[in-house]
Amino acid sequence: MSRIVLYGFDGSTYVRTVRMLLAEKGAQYDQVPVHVLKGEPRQPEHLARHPFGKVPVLDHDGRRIIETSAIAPYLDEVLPGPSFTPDTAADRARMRMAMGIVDSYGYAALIGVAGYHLFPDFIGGRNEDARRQGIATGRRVLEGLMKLRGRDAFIAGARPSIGDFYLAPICFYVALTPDAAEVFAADGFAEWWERTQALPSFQATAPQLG
Ligand SMILES: N[C@@H](CCC(=O)N[C@@H](CS)C(=O)NCC(=O)O)C(=O)O
Repeated sequence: MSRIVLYGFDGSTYVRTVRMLLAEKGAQYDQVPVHVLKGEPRQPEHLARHPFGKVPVLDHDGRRIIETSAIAPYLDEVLPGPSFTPDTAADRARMRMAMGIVDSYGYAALIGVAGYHLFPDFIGGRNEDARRQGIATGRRVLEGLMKLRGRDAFIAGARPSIGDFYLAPICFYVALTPDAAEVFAADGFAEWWERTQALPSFQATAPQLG
């Protein structure tokens, strides 16, 4: 198995998505901790890896892959161990909807709420209107994702998938804020959250705070 190098620090939610997958696979990898809150992704050294200055970036087998929506499915396919992509087309669609919803609507809203309380400099300062908007949109995102989940244990079926690994690291930060109860009031969320926090891959990838 060729060497895996993951660029990005543990505090990044998207990096944690990939780390959860790597943990589930039991894969060995090296990590270069490009630190978002220190502005390191915007330095020339990292811009050479990712032209839009984001983490994670993956190097594997002589190829470089950027964007979590490419990295996570790639690793899921090439690494041995259980698959975190559902077996049926319908469930794969649920997983991909979850990834798309988090990317397009969830990340900005939920990190906006978390950032207001925990890392205001990263989100460009505290803006009360943006916080309220983030709470409303974030709640709508969770409602949509829990509707997708239906009566299943995880978002795309009975087993965890990459869709769950997208959402959980973001919820980790929201949970640390006084807005958590309001954002998390979506039907079915509490049950999913309890189950997801219990995953060994979630526990093994908790960022060091402070
Ligand atoms: N579309 C990217 C988004 C990744 C992303 O937003 N990463 C954040 C950290 S969680 C980042 O690198 N932020 C740096 C910045 O915006 O300066 C992906 O899916 O990988």
